[in-house]
Amino acid sequence: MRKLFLSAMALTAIVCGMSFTSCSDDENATDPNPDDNNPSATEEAEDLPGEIREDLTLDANKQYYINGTVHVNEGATLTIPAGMTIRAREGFSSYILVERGGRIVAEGTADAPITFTADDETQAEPGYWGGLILNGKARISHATGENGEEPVIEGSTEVDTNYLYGGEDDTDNSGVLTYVKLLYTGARSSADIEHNGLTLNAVGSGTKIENIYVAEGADDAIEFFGGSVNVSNLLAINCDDDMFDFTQGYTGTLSNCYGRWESAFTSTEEDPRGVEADGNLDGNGPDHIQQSDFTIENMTIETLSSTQSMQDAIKIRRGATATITNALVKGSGAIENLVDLTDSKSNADSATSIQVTKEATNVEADQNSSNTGNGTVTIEDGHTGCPTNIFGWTGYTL
Ligand SMILES: [Ca+2]
Ligand SMILES: [Ca+2]
Ligand SMILES: [Ca+2]
Ligand SMILES: [Ca+2]
Repeated sequence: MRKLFLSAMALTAIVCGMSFTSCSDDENATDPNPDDNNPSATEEAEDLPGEIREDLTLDANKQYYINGTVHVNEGATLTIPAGMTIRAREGFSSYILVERGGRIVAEGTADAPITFTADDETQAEPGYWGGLILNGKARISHATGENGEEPVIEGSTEVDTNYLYGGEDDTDNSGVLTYVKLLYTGARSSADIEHNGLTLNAVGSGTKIENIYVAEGADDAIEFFGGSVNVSNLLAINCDDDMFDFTQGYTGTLSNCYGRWESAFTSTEEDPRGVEADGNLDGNGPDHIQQSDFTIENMTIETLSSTQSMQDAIKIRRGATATITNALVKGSGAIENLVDLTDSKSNADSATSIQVTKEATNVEADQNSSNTGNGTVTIEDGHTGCPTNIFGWTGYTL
């Protein structure tokens, strides 16, 4: 694409050399983003405000940029029209954080999805910009409180600990996301402070999240930190760490989820997985209440990578209880463990139940441990995983 760009420059120089008066530097200066391959770059360009304090509905005739952090404040709703593409400048601080009590309404349609992507997709790689974070008021795992003190029922946002999430309202409503694409997300500050594609912090079940596509992102495609929101119809392609990551007391249902690593996929992470689920944050609260207890229905995990080994297709640990039905693990890529319910900090809860079909052809071990006290794993034929006909709107061919 750089070549194409230079060719266009050369052509401009030639045309301008012929003394067309319209070829002035001034005219170039009016182009808001001259190196952008956005076909609608002639639209009026505008940065999203850093603090959205009142309801804001974006103008479908404008091109918006995420240029630094965008906070949707408590009491405010950010509404994004169907069909809009929002472009993010490069960097860790380029992201949208919907604060507790704030809302985002991004209601795309199959024909007019909403896209969040890099400002220059020709230069973009995983981790180009932050991603989308929703902070809600639902419950998270926490200590019961010592010496008669009130327990701390809130958590701190990983990428900015000034912003808290969590509460006692499991039906909290952070808005609507449907037919939404998140591309090139996952910028990193350190190995422990990373954006994901979609980060759901204590998001409540009043929030509607379905038809989501996360591709070429760093860290996880989706990560749940507690909360009770249900998510359905999720496609995750080539995300650097885990496809579906759960921690800190998540209690909802993820249904119809498909994760794939393509043949050239490689990871920079130590432990890339299909599912990675902890009961409490980082395994440091084995005695906490409200540990993760969640459901996954109709899930496919597929690796076609010729170089990257997947540590576990399904890892449940650190006090988490998972109920997983109709799961399918497939593909030619290497997988160390199909299912692993063990961990040095603590194992999965014994109520964990997993029903999975193994079609993957390069699995080292079906289970990491012969210990059957951590849950019930049934590896059997017949599970079909995620339907593949629900992602046509993404443009990605499964
Ligand atoms: Ca993460
Ligand atoms: Ca992870
Ligand atoms: Ca994790
Ligand atoms: Ca991981």
